[in-house]
Amino acid sequence: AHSRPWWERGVVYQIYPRSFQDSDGDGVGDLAGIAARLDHVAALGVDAIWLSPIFPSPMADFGYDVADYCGIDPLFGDLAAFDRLLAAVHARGLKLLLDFVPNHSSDRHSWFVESRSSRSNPKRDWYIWRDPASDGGPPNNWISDFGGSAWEWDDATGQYYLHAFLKEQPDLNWRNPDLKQAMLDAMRFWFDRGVDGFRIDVLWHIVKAEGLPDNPLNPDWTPARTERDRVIQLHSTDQPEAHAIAAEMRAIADCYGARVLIGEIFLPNDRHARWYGTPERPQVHLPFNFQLIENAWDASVLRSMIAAYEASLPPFGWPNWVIGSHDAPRIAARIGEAQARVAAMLILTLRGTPTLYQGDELGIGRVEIPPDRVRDPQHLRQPLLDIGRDRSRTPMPWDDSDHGGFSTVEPWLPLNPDWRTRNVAAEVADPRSMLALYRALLALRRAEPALAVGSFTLLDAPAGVLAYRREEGGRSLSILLNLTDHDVTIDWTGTPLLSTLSGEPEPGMLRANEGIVFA
Ligand code: TEU
Repeated sequence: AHSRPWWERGVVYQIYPRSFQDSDGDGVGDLAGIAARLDHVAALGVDAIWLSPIFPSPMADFGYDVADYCGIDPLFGDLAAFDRLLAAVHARGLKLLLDFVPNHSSDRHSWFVESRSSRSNPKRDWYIWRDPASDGGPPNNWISDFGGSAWEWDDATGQYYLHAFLKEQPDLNWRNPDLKQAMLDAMRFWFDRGVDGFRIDVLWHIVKAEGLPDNPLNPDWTPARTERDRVIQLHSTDQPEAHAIAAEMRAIADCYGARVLIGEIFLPNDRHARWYGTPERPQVHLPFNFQLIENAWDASVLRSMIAAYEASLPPFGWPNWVIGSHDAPRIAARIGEAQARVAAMLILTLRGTPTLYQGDELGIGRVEIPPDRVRDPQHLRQPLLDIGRDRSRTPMPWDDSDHGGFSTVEPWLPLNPDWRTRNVAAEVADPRSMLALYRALLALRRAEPALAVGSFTLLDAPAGVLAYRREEGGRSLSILLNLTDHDVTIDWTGTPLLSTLSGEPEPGMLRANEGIVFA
């Protein structure tokens, strides 16, 4: 078991750099701030940090609009600050993953400035330009993930360009060999600097079907759903050529040894599993699995989801689980704090690499952002849908000093309203806190190889309870999770190692909201 790669045994912790720690008093987090807070990450007990984008950016989508793939935005620091952070992370035996954004650049990237300057510019073909349809409208019916047509008219050269996200995020043309080499060189740039891998943004989007045919309409669409869902993204995503590029990225990563690629991919199981590639021609190590976020918090729903996901994996494919991100509502906001404790036990005892999101270890719940402080471009474009991403991007509360110790000035987004009591210092001091539970779970996972790498078997259980067994080297652990807020009678045996509740577990039952790991 010990010869397994670090990313199979390890736990990933996502840091949203704008909101972790401000070191220079501008209300926005930065790299020196992250370096100053590594004690928290190390004490938590995770193995790797993934940083959301830190590259030069006009911040139309807070860094997911990259203006230079090989630099650091001055808001966050510079390359020297990055090298210091990387060294500090490595000195603690942790890994550092960056966020690679290959589908689109910023419209201020010099490549796009050149591309839009004339139809004959050598970089014209680095982006996706098309003539209008015969009625003068967009070339096809594709819809931006953030609403509206995915095509933006450019008066200067009389063509439309494609953008799957904001118009400030023009899609790159990976069918152009020079663009492809330039992007793969950017990956090598960071590997050469020593980063341990990448989370790859919207990887399944990067190549579009030849001829850009209309997408089929989605028969299930209702106005309560996002505009993007009006069509099925059949021709704009998940193309065979994108898989081939993922394999090329993997070949580069493998040249460096022990580096990991995590692909952001939203697809049904069968198509999702293809992103592992084959043993001979592997693609990403971990295609991100968001199903804990996407499914109802219900024992029978989760049981079938977990079984179907496990069954869909290729024999060499290592599973993974995500419970929160800078895009998703906070887990404690969605299911309540008591169940968020059960969720913590679930994600840290399922088979597969867990990715945790900063602040969830404190149990931060729903944060209302006053309308005049909304910053998320997706929310600003679709304010009527309950999709505001700012609510999961609020600054880390470190202690009860001004601005939670995050900054010396008013932060770019407000803190969680209960920050004076829900902060790292307060939770370190409270053995019943969410943070204490996360630390205990991560320590248990480190002490028990069965939890990190053991086999996984679903067990039968009464309604409302999710139960499974993990086994490794003769050691067998059972996990029983009560996903309801009432007591459930269940005949458990064994030695309780850890409960989500304080006090002794009671024989013959699981208390309301109780999860227990048994030996
Ligand atoms: O997100 C991709 C993605 O699928 C989003 O559209 C997601 O569904 C939405 O934000 C949920 O509300 C990635 C990044 O994680 C996101 O922050 C970026 O805005 C997006 O790509 C574009 O780069």
